[in-house]
Amino acid sequence: MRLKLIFAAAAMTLAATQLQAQTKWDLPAGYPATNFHSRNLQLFADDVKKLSGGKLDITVHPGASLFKVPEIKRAVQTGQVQAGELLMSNVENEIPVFGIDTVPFLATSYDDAMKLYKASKPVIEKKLEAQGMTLLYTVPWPPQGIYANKTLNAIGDMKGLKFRSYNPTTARIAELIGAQPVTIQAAELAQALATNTVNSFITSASTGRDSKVWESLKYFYDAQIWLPKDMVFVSTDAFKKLDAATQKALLDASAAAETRGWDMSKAEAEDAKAALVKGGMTVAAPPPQLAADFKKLGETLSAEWLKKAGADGEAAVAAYKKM
Ligand code: PCA
Repeated sequence: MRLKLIFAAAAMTLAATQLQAQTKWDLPAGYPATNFHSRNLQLFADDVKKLSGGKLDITVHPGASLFKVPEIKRAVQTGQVQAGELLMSNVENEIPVFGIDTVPFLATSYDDAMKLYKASKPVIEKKLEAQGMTLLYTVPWPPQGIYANKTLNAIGDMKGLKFRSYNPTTARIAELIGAQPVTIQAAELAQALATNTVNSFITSASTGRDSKVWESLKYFYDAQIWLPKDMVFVSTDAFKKLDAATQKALLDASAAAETRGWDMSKAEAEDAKAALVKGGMTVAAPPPQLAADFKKLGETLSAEWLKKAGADGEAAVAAYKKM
């Protein structure tokens, strides 16, 4: 009897120590569990668990199941969750310099996107830190092209289309081209297509594939307008509560996730386009007039962004151009 009690007490102490030693975090994310960003996040969470010897356990919530994309930053900022994934440019209205990767045609290849990231990383980190958050890593979406329910030869053909936006710049494009703007997050895009709420938008082949876009639209113009990034970040308070070894585990897993994520994105750019073709879509370069019109639109948008982003934006672009 006595021995049994001692065993029970010992078991309880052990359980209590394990409980104390394990930190559990929630990480809301915006895109389908099958998307490469979400798969990379899960691999990241697995690495963190392994490298921290089980001390930090991050639950990834993909598909906007915990918070919608535009709510994720606030959720981390207010301590409702410890970490999150967010499309950087989604919060451009609040922090204009976060829109640097949706300035049209500023960086249209993976190499240039990486340079742009390196040039803007210090200011991105600074802005996040000022709000009590720490950047862990970023991963770009594949180059953005134009989807439509009909052939497009010039930008004028887009007038009146029901144009889906996912950030301030895409909303502004809807306005400038005389389309009907509809704000829809990726998680609701398939349904918006099925109900004919939208019939045109700018996004990657990846999100097109996730939404089975070929069931509604037939054209994808691979205009390579920009490569917008998702960023993964953490509440600085939550980070500081970790012991040094666990902090290192988190940062090492972040660095690995960044390298892996950029590689996954490159592979996805090709795979997803092939999937659109397989779905029966016409995938083509934009016809010359459409391309020229978008270049011109891009100049307007660049000027607008530079004005908004001020000295921070100018400095980051200047650093990028020197690379
Ligand atoms: N997919 C996301 C953001 C950019 C992309 O390629 C979306 O369409 O919402």
